[in-house]
Amino acid sequence: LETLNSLRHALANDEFVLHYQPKVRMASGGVVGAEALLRWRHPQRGMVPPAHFIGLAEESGMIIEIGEWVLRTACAQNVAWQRAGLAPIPISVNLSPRQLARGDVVEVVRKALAASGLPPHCLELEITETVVMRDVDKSLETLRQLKELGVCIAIDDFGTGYSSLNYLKRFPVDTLKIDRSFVNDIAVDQDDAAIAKAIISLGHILNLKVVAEGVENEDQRRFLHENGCDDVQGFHFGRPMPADAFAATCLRR
Ligand code: G
Ligand code: G
Ligand code: NA
Ligand code: MN
Repeated sequence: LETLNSLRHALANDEFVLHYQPKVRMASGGVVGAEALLRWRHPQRGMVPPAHFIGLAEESGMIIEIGEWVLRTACAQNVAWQRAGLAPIPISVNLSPRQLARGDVVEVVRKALAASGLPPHCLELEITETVVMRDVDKSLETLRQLKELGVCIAIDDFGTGYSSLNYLKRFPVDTLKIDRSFVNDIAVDQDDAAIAKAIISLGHILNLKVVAEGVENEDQRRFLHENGCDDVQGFHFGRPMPADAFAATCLRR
């Protein structure tokens, strides 16, 4: 098991890296976004998956510093791609519950944008519905302020938490991401298929873009296409990959 000290050491020694997973427009098949995903490149143990350390980072509060590093790095990477003449796409960053609950989250995002020079509409923040529901009024205010900065907001893992229709109507979000637990059996399980269809309809009624995550095969892709899902993400289109591989295989000149 990881220790807090090893996390501090990893941050100080530049052992964290971001990998980027393509988000693909269903209609065109083109790459229209990248989700930044944290990886820990341990000098002895190789790649440590986030599942092994995000929990500890969250509990200990280290996620605040790590999360700021993720935001700064993702924004700077996107600017570097754009300056290199690659087609501009928005970059998505996961905000942890703890980060969103902090009073300074708006300031942290504003600073990451300012330091990198990234246009705000080129940044999307992914938040989970569970964290939003914990303190609805406070979350509403924070999301409003983030929207005022000009960034986009996506609800991640949609369908796994409360999925309150009331908050969806009230909250200034742009995108719903269908959790991959529903996508997994979408082509074979009638319940999952019905849930995915309902989420797509709901999202569209509320003028939200709907993205499916965890798409791993052609049957799943076809189902989502036939049912009007806007964008897709998953191993079928591309795994999370280092920045240079992403630029080489996913970005047009
Ligand atoms: O990339 P992978 O599927 O292994 O990620 C596992 C979990 O870690 C996912 O729930 C993902 O959201 C989370 N995660 C990955 N990168 C980040 C990050 O930069 N910040 C936060 N808060 N969570 C992340
Ligand atoms: O919780 P979140 O939605 O942020 O999780 C993102 C994680 O999902 C990433 O760490 C990524 O590695 C993983 N992931 C992305 N595409 C797929 C996929 O097609 N199948 C599976 N099993 N995991 C995926
Ligand atoms: Na995510
Ligand atoms: Mn998710």
